[in-house]
Amino acid sequence: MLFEPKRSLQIIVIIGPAGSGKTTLVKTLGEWIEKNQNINIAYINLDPGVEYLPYKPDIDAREYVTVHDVMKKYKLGPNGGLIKSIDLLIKYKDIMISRVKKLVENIVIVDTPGQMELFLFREIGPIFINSLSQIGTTIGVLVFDPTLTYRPSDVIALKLMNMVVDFRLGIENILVINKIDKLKDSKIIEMIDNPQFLQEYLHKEKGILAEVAEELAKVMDKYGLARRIAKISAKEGLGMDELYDLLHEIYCTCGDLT
Ligand SMILES: Nc1nc2c(ncn2[C@@H]2O[C@H](COP(=O)(O)OP(=O)(O)O)[C@@H](O)[C@H]2O)c(=O)[nH]1
Ligand SMILES: [Mg+2]
Repeated sequence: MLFEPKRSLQIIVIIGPAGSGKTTLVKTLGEWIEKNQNINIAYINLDPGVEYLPYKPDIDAREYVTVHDVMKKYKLGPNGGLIKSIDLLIKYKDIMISRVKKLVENIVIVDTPGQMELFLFREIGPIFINSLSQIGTTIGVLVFDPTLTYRPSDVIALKLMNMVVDFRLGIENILVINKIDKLKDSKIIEMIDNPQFLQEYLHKEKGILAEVAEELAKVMDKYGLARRIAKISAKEGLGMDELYDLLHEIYCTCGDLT
């Protein structure tokens, strides 16, 4: 055969601040897809610092680098150890990517380091995402914990963070509001979901920052940046259907399903 048929591989990269629920979501989403869509999932862990994983990774950064060993070897504390580990991991990118190519599963879920800023603002995130994008349709899932969001301008901060991830990683991202089982104030969800509702609330806030936030909300609305938001509970398995539908929609638009 002259041309090998292109494999239709979907790579879902779970990104988000420390403690937002990335690792929990990797497990819950993976199990949900396996059970409800009857598709086998491969798991990749890119967090060299994690002690316990609730899923079994097919490829694990800790096979190459662990924060524990790096701290000892370079005489670093947890923070420096994590940064050094993330940077060291880049050396193993090619070998890890060649293993991803050999996976037989058609959906791969990638867990990322606990601290989102390390994945985003050091080389590792863009380098891995770029390589993954060359072998499959790569979609980001940006996980947020809304229990720390109180004001309308917090909602803007959250959406801006979504844009930072878009710009930095250059892939489509779905914004996911996790821990809805803990959320007491439904106003926050309404503000996240409904641009007009958010505008009204922003209008009531005072000060220059509130004005900037209001203008930003208009820009986001204008360019359709207030899109693709799923509300889930990774812990209780809520909203997985909504998230899967969004993933599938993006996959069908930019993925190769022929
Ligand atoms: N209440 C609640 N807790 C959650 C949910 N998802 C994750 N958690 C908890 O949040 C903490 C951090 O989760 P983890 O998946 O390790 O976050 P990561 O640092 O982003 O990988 C753990 O104690 C989880 O049990 C959720 O949907 N609801
Ligand atoms: Mg984690």
